Amino acid sequence: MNGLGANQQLPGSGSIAILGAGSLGQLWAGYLPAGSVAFVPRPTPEKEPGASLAYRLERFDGSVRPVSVPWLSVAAAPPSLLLVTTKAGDTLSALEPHLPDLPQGAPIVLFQNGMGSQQSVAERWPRQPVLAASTTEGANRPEPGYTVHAGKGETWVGALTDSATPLLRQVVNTLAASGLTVHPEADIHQRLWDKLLVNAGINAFTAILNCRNGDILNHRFYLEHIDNLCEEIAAVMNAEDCQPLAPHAIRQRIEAVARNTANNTSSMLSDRQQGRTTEIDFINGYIARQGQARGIRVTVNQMLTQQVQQLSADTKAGEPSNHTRPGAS
Ligand code: KPL
Repeated sequence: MNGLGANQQLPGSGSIAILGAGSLGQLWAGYLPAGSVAFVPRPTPEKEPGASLAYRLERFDGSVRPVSVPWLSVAAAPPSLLLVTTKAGDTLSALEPHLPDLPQGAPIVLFQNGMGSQQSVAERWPRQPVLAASTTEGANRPEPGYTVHAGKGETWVGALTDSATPLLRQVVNTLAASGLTVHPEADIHQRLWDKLLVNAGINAFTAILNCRNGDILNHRFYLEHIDNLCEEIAAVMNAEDCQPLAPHAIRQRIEAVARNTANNTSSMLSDRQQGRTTEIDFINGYIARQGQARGIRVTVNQMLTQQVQQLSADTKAGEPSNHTRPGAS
């Protein structure tokens, strides 16, 4: 930590730009102080300059408030802080056109699921202050124009590039002005892995089996593969210098979350149902790539990655998306 006072603000305009106006982006925009936030338009010509995104936000306490957030380009209104809430696979291409206009010292906070996209951004812009956030806040949009803060969670933020380290406290304070719980995290790599291992043990199974989180636990396909999956995760975590975790402890963590979120539709199943690209390449796909590069056996991660990729390809080719994979019955 840099010893800066709790009230210290980020330099510049003090405004916050959010790239990615999905559920999570809308959640932060709705809780951050009104007037301090703008959404950054993606290349969509239909958005007129000065237009706003209006929606209703159902807060966790049940109150519903109207929210209106302007669309402002980074060039027109250089922000003091940029939050990126796009899907993992879109992050680099979404950021690319805006970086030339972003003030050099303005921190970028990456909220992506999984692992790999955050590191790609830090490698692409090593001199920019880049931070990653790991959040357990849950939001969804049951209908257009209506966003629900469905799960009260916490957010941990940590530096990925050297120039981000002295700004960590200010970034945390700025985000905490939302009223959401935000912590500085000295070891964001470990924190991201803690979430990754849970997603690696739940998301693909739910997408393949077309079921809610809790329903995987008694499914034959899950029971057949979970122990080998946890062995692979433990080996790759070890190779990545994470805190050592035994395979049975990994399984316990996965199953505790699956039970606590038993009625949830996972983000991956939801992506599959909506015909969106899933984040499999940044979850089991990431673990498979890291394992392969180090000569670690990762056959279950590879199998889950391939099955989810195949389901998405089938959906795009017009095949029904509500079936499970043949080997998964
Ligand atoms: O983070 C999740 C996700 O769906 O991506 C879990 C923990 C599986 C909760 O649904």
